[in-house]
Amino acid sequence: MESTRKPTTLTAFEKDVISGLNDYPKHLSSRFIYDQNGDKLFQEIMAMPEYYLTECEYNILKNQSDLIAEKFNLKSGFDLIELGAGDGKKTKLLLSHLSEIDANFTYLPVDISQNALDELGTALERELPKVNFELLQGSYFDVLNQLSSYNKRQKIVLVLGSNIGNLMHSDAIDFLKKIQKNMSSEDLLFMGFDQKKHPQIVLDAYNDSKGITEAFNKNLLVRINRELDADFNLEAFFHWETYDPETGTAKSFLVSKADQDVRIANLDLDVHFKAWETIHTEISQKYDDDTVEWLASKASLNIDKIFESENGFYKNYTFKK
Ligand code: AVI
Repeated sequence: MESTRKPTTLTAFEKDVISGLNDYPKHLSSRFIYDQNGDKLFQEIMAMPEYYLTECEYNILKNQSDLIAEKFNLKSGFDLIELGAGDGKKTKLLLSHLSEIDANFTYLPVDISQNALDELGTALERELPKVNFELLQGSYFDVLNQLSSYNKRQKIVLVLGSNIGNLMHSDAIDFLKKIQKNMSSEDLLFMGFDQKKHPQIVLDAYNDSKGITEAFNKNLLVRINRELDADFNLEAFFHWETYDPETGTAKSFLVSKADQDVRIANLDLDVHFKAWETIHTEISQKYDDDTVEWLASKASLNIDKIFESENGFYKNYTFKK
């Protein structure tokens, strides 16, 4: 049944729930997994041995910081702008190297969460007192637009964690285009892309035996229950992961174990699930150099350099306009 509430009063989350659960096949957007509990579960995922991405990128930043920094205007100065800074654990490796070689730079972490930024600021003051930084709260592109309009130093834009992999190719191209629009010819984009690899390794990373990824995925239902007064029975759904080695797309689903009805009171919405019906919740795209080059070219960017983890599982690329 369609909601009777006026569309103008709906939040982005409510709109996504209404459109996604009324669609066939059903879907919900993974960006709504990240409330306080979702953030905590993602931290746990990053610490799991199966979730190789974090360690691979950590090692690239730890072992190749000097090579990465070669392209930065170390003497005349640059701004290091990180989109989605989180706890900055990996970035601190690069910051520490830049601080050691006395690079002239300011670190500008951008995040939607003021809380996350404040924690990062406290850690930076304690651990890297020589690093100049300014915390920028807001949406990535608002902040980036503002920065490029008044700041004329070289900009290094950092996007870590293969976050781009949670976007379909068309959205990933739009994301790159918005960054490209704010870059000058001397600026650099430094971005992580998880690579295609043995399908079992990908499946294990997104379907751990302890059920942390399952809890992360189900956090969507937890949020709908709590924030929209719904009655999803969490036990009546299970997490399912697929990986298509041809396209490199890993997909997360929640699968209904039985024929069931769910009431979402705040939206005046009743949703029926047939047994084995799915809600598609996330894609985690895996790449190769050709695909990255194709995405970049669609956004008028060129690959400048590639930094690869020792096992080849993960790569960071620098791009120029
Ligand atoms: C944030 N993002 C890059 C993670 C990924 O690998 O797609 C989110 C995630 N989903 C399940 N595990 C981790």
